[in-house]
Amino acid sequence: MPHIAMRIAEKERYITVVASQIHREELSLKAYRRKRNFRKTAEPKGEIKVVPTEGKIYVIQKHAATHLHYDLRLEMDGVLRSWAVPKEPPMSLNVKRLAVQVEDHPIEYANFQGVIPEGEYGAGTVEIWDKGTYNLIDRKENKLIVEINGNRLNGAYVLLRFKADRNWLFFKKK
Ligand SMILES: [Mn+2]
Repeated sequence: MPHIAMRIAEKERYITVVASQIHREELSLKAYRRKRNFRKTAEPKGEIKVVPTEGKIYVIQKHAATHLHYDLRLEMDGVLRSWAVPKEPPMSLNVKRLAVQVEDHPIEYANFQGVIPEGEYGAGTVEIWDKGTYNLIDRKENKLIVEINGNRLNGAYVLLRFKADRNWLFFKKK
């Protein structure tokens, strides 16, 4: 490879690496903390790293913010990996929902219900819509298969990521 082409390829690789680091940072617990003023909101700051439980935490919080949505959270790697689902989560087969990955939330957030004050990030009412545990069946970079044991959601579910994006599809597995 000519020297100049190699440098361009290196630079592009560097840009890709930096971009993916920025992406990870935007989805991290750090981003969660940065967005919130804990003197004003009752949401947890996140001190607990891992909760010893049978199975992993699964929770969906109905969040009446500017736009009503449902926050799906799964305990993974010591945090609650989180997705905002703009419509009611799928309770039956053949319903596919968009799930937009948002920043990781602390483990304690699974118990949070209440009102985030006006003017604060995510202002509005949060209520637990469904809660239980889940078992990881398969985990790949762009695909998660989980067995959800909740009250409203039950059974095997798939989260499928659109290529290199925050957007996932969330649906019940046949
Ligand atoms: Mn939310």
